[in-house]
Amino acid sequence: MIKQKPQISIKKIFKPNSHSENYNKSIQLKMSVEIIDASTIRNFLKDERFFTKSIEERFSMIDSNHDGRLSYAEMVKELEKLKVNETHFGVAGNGLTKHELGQLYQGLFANFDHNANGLMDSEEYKLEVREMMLAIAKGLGFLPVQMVLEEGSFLKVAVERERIVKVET
Ligand SMILES: [Ca+2]
Ligand SMILES: [Ca+2]
Repeated sequence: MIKQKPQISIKKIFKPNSHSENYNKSIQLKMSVEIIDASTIRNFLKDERFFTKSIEERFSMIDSNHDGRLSYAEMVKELEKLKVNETHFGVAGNGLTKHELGQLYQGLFANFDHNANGLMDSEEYKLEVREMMLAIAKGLGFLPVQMVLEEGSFLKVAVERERIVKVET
């Protein structure tokens, strides 16, 4: 079931020296360095029950006023955590002004708010996360990479899931 990972040295995509500010921030946010590849992400998405459960847990965490929908304000924090500016679009976060980043987030939010009611329901959220994760997986290709992941982020959850699966098989 589990694909054998190639025993190759890790490609460094994260360089602490060139992102020292982000790096320090990362430490405070309970980050950890993990090795991840595309199959880690794809297997996570394929595990429908597990993926749905992760989505629901995260959704209720972001939904701070507990109305069952995510407003733009609630989503902005999440988008910041996903680091869409870095991983989804391949541009350095500090290359964007705050205004540009705001436009990026608004565009993303509008993109996934399929019925354009200004709110994101759990199905819309699920589609968004799936699409982003697939984009990240596509960007990773076949080589495992070292990434700094935030505790509780979907990428981290995907890594943890793989660990559990490995222990069980
Ligand atoms: Ca809400
Ligand atoms: Ca909506």
